[in-house]
Amino acid sequence: MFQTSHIYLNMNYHVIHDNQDEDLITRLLKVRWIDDNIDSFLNPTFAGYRNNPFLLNDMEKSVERIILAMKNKEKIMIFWDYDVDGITSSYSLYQCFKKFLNYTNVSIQYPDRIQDWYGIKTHHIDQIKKKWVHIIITVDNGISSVKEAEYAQKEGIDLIITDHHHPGTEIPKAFAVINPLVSPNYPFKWLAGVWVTFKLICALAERSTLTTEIKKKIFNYFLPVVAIGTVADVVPLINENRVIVKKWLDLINKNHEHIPSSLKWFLKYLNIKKNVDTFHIGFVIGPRINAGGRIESPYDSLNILLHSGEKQIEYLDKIEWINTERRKMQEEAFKKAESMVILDDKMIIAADKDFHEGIVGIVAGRLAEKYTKPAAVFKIDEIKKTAVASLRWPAYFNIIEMISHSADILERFWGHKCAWWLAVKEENLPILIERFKAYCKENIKEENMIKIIKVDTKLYAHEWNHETLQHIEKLAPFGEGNTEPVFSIENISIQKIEKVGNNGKSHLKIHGKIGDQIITSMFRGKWGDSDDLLDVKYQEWVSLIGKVKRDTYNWWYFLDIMAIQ
Ligand SMILES: [Mn+2]
Repeated sequence: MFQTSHIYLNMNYHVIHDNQDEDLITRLLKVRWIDDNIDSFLNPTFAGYRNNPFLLNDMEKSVERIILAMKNKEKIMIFWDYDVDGITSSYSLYQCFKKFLNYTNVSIQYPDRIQDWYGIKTHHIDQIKKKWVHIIITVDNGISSVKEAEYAQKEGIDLIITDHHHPGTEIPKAFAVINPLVSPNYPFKWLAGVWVTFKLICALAERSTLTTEIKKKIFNYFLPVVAIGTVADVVPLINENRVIVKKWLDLINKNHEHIPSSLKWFLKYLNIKKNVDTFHIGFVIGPRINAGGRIESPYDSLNILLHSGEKQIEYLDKIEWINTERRKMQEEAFKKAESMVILDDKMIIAADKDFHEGIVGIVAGRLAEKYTKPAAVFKIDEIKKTAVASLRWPAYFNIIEMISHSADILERFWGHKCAWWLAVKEENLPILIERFKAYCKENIKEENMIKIIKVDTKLYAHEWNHETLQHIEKLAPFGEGNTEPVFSIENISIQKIEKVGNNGKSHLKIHGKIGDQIITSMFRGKWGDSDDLLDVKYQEWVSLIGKVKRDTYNWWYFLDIMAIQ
């Protein structure tokens, strides 16, 4: 999403919008469908984008109930999910109770990835009830817990669901359901789970007796954590999502003082100091918070946020180790899964007992991207005689349709815009695989599988200057729904190719000439096909496709190459 590690030679590209009469920024805004409110997009403010939390259905009711619970000293339990969005959500709500509302009768529980797969189950409610809990607040999960909501009701527990996942055909009959997708009055639908949780926090603060100053402090305090969850959950980085991420990045790059000290130390530990952008959240901070829940316990990740000092260093070291393990496991699993790929099939399927539940999704994602085909990676559990798969797919494919066709033999399936999971009895696995392959054979056309790079717009020789290029940054932060612009520069003649860097992991610096302009471009990934690259030398005229970056030391611009044609 943010970075490419492969360079493609002779790969097709498609220019989305080109008009030489418009300036660069206008063209880029058009690609993003922004034709009015241009100024509020380029200079977003909270005043322009922050929606009233009470526009969410059931918010008023939930806040009243929570305030009553605090008066009565009732036990509150936060039930969370084990990914970054879930961890940042639960952390924020828990800390808000303890630190700002001075309420300590609150605890956190999470589901077990392997035992429970996902979300709250009736057995959790039984356990929770034994602890004399009267209120459960789910964060980043719960919208699909129809049966469980009914059960909680019956058991006399008030279940407040806060979630952002798509509801199924039935909305749970819980005490309250806070979800922008079931709130017709709420104008923006794509909040991350942590933003929904944060809306509850803002609403609680609003109705509390806290001073305006403290309310402001609460907002600034949790803002970075909400930004992290938002980027890591890959929700569209537009509107309310974009403004919170942008604000935080602006603040952190100016030495923001009000953030949780645990987060300050976490960033220091990761050596993240300045020029922080969504890349750091998506590829440095996010994977580490995720690693706990993937491989070991999500409490390890939560503890990073809850502690500071010596204790935190312990957890940080542990997470660093877990994350390294995760990477190793992922590499091994990827190699093994790739060795199972049958090139003639239109769907990639790999199943093995050694795959870990926590990483099958990443492996499926890489396979789907590499082969431009839907991919399912199954972990076979020999004891439970089941197989659990994570599925990823290219944009052209309708995954829900394919899975629904096999609903009769599935134990369970669940998912969202970017990922689906399913569970099947081992005895049904061969039939399922046959059906999936048959479905893909029938529904995927050869031309679907051709890789095409989407280029925002062409970049012209006269635009290669600071005056013009500096405006690209104004579109940031980049992520899902507002991707970093990709440009094509056509008819460049290659002047020189040099290897820079060391350890044989050299980057390639390519100097190209267009008109009177010399354009420097770099290839910064792993170079797998160096023989192919040498061919480029002999190609006099090429098109370069890539992103415009700035060298952080000398501030010169270069094109970060994704493809050469
Ligand atoms: Mn989420």
